[in-house]
Amino acid sequence: MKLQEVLNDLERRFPNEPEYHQAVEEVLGSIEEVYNQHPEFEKANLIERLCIPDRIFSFRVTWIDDKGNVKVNMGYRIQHNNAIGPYKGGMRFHSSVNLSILKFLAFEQTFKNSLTTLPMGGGKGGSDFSPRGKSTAEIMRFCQAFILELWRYIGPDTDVPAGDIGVGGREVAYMYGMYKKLARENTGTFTGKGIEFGGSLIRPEATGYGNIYFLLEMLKTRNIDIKGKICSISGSGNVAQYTAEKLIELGAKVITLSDSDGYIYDPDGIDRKKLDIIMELKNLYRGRIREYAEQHNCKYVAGARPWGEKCDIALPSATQNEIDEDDAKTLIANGCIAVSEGANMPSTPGAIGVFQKAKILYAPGKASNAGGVATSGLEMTQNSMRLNWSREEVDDKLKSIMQNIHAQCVKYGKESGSYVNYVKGANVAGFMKVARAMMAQGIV
Ligand code: NDP
Ligand code: 2IT
Repeated sequence: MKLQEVLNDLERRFPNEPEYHQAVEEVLGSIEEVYNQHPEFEKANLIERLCIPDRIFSFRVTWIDDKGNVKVNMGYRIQHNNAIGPYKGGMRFHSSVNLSILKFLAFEQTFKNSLTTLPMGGGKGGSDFSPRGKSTAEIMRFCQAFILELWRYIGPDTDVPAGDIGVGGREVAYMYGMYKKLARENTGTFTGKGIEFGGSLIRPEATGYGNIYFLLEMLKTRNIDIKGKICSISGSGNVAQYTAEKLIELGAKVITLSDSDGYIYDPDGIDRKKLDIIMELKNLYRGRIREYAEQHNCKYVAGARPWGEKCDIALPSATQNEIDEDDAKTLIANGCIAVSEGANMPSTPGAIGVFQKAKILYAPGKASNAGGVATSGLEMTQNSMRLNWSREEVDDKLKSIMQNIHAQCVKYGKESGSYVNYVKGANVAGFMKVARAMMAQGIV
């Protein structure tokens, strides 16, 4: 089938899955040229096989809240593609979770994992359970009930989950604890584990740090120094926090952070001390970013995203489609020179068009946020060896993986002049490796 036919067909067979269609359309739009150079791909119906997940598990999760009410949520795991390694990807717990969102994430993960150079296939899972406002005991019971259903279908050589929105170290630990009990094996079927039981140093920091390592590579192509640059970050969770940490360390000025209720704006810059307070508020007390603004006399804008504040560099690190075309135009009008995505698919297609037309440095999440899953891959390696690497060792490997991903994007994304289309570069490089692996393994 031709690429456009595949897309039309997916839209017909899987209606009401706009995020999934959006992610597929972006990749297929980038790979047309290389696809046409390989007629054997069409013969093998490679694209349809690559777009439709290998399998999807969906199940009911029943748990009991602190008041004794019996609660029901949906649980899912999407095993998208394992051509280059075991299925690998995070779990998202958020009230908005549905099949469209998880299918887009699992599809994206396949190409991202391919770019990391490590042997990992693509997967994603999660639940429409919202951890917001739940007690620790409720979170534990939910995680246990979730794994009671899922444990049979995951394993260190088949499918290795990790965190994503609403799933951090606490949730991974509860899920892993239950998994071990049921599966009677202890070889690391999750990543993002605690350091005492097989976790890797730097994994918590890896997505944010990795995004900045990627950004540094992009800036290098235009001889731009990060020092003193005004940076706007969205989100205030795992990715946003460590993006801010690395930027502060490098002498950049972080002026915004946000959550789903609004954003804070600090023109003096969020320094190390302020970030410590925010981390404590978010990770220990699970509070709202508004509370920081109230207690520390800082501007808070309710119900809005931070893209209207003037910045040099934007680092969207909350969720999908959080920068629309108008936001993108505002960023450009305000002099923004680079956008490096910490979140998955945070820019709408309209926004991407604006960035590319303005020829600013623009990195899609599957390249720039790949440091998280890459370090998950390093955690898997350490678990297999039953050894732990030092902070420096993991950080060095993360750095060189991000540099390598940048080099792949440049190789496959260079266009006329010296402009690098990082979307094309990431999609073509990620796709070609998976395609070659699938072709070699026959029709399975
Ligand atoms: P967290 O749950 O730690 O933090 C998520 C942050 O984004 C919170 O501040 C949250 O606010 C905000 N947010 C979530 N949903 C929405 C929404 N619908 N609208 C506005 N704000 C929202 O998640 P992570 O930091 O781990 O993930 C952030 C992004 O990074 C996601 O897109 C994820 O897929 C991606 N990512 C994560 C990786 C990882 O290793 N964790 C790796 C690669 C990508 P609130 O508290 O109000 O919900
Ligand atoms: O989107 C992502 O890459 C993640 N949430 C991390 C996945 C992982 O397996 O570490």
